[in-house]
Amino acid sequence: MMRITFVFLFAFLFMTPQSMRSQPNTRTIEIDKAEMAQRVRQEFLHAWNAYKQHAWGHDELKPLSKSYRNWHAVSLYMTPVDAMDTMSLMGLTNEAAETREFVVKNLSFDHDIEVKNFEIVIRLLGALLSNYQLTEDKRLLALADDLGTRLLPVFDSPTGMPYMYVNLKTGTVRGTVTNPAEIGTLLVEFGALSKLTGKPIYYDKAKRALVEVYNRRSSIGLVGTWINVETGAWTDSTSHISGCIDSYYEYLLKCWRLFDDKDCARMWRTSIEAVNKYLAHDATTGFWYARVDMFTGQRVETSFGALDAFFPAVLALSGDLDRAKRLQASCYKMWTAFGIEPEQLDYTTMKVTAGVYHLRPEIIESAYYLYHFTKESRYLEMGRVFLDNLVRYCKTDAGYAALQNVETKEKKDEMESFFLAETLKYLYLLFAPPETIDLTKVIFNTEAHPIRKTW
Ligand code: DMJ
Repeated sequence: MMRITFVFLFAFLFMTPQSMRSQPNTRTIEIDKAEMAQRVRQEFLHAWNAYKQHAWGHDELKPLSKSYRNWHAVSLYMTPVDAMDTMSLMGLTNEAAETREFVVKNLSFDHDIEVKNFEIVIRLLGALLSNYQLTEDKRLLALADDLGTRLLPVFDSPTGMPYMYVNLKTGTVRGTVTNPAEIGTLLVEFGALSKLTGKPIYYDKAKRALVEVYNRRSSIGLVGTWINVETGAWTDSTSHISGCIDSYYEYLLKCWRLFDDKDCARMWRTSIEAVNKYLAHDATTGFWYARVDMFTGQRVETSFGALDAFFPAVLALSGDLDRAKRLQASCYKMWTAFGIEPEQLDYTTMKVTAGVYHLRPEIIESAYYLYHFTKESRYLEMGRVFLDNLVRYCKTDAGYAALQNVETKEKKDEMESFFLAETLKYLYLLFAPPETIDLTKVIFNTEAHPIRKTW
C-alpha cells in the first residue's frame, strides 16, 4: 500500500507546477519548489555517483582522496543501506532497486567485529525496516531480525541500560560508561522490529533502557551527559540538548506517537517541562538552549551547535511552534554568520568553539518540520540558502566534503552516510509535494528513515 502511495506521488511530483509554486507572499525571491526539489535530486545523484565510482562496496566515500573508508574489518555497506530510502522517496526507482538487490545479496552480520550499537541501530536497523516497509521485500526484514538478535546482548547489564559496543558474532559487550542518547535512541527501531516480526523482546528491552535513564533523572527532572550502565551512577552531570542527550528527548516524543505508548507520553511531558524551565535562554543574540547542571539547574556553559539544531523539529512536532520558530531563527543566525554552521559556538559572543562541519542535517530537518506545520515561505528560503551554501562550499568533483573549519572553509576528506540518508532527504522533502510523506502516519527515526505505523 505504502509503495503504491509513493509511486503515485513520484509521478505526481513533476506534474503539478501550479500547486507546487511557492506562496505569493514569499518575502524575497519566489521559490519554485519543483525546481528546487529537482536541484536537490541532482546533488544527491552527484554524491551517490561519486560513492559508486570511488567507494563502491565500502562503508563511506572519501571525497578528496577519491577513496573509501570502512568502519570495521569488513564493510557493512553503510552508505548504500543508509541512502536507499532517499532514492525511493526521490523517485530514483532503478537506483533503489539495484541497491536493494546488492544489499540483500551481500550484507551479512555474521562477522567477528565489534560494532557501536547506537550507530548500527539508527543507520542500518532503521534503514532495513524502512526499506522493508517501502518494498515489502521480506529479505530486508530477515536481515533486520538477524541484526536485532545479534545486538540484544547489549542489554544484559545489571540495570538493563545497554553497553556501548557488541561483537556481532560472539555477543561480547564492552563500554560501561555511555549516554542518554545511546541508551534512549533504540525504541523506534527495536519497537518497530517487534511489531513487524511479532517478537516482543525487542520492544521490551529497548523500552526498559529508556525508562531506566528517565528514572535516574534528577529531582528537577533533568538527565546528565554520561552514565555507568552497571552502577546506574551519573559520571557527568551536565544537562543539555546536544550530542549525547539529543535524540533521547526526540525518541520520548516519537515513541509516544509511533506506538501510542502512554509511558513515553508522560516521560516526554515531564522532561520537556524541565528542559524549557532550566535550559531555555533568552540571550541578546536570540533564543537558545544552554548547558546546565542537572542537579541544580545552574547554567554552566552557553554553547550551541549543529547537533542542537534538531530541537526546533522536535518542538514543532510536539506542537510548540512558538519556541520552535524562535530557536530556528537562532539556528539560522548560526548558519548565516559563517555561510555554514559550526559544530559548536558560544552563542553569547557568536564565536566558534569547534569549527568543523560534518555535513550534518539537523538545521535542515527543522526547516522541513517548520515549513510543514506553518507553510511560512521563510523556511523555503532557508532551504534555498542551505543548498546554495552546500554547493558553494562543500561540493567537490567527487561528491561532497565536510569542512574542517567553517571560517576558512578548508575541506575535510569525509562524506558521512547521513549526508545521503538525512541531509539531502530533508532538503528534498522541504520542496517536495507535502503528500510525499504523511507525517500523521510516518515517524522518522533519528537517521531520517521513515517508519510507518502499520500496527
Ligand atoms: C546522525 O547520525 C543522527 O541524526 C544522530 O541522531 C545525530 N548525528 C547524526 C547527524 O548529525
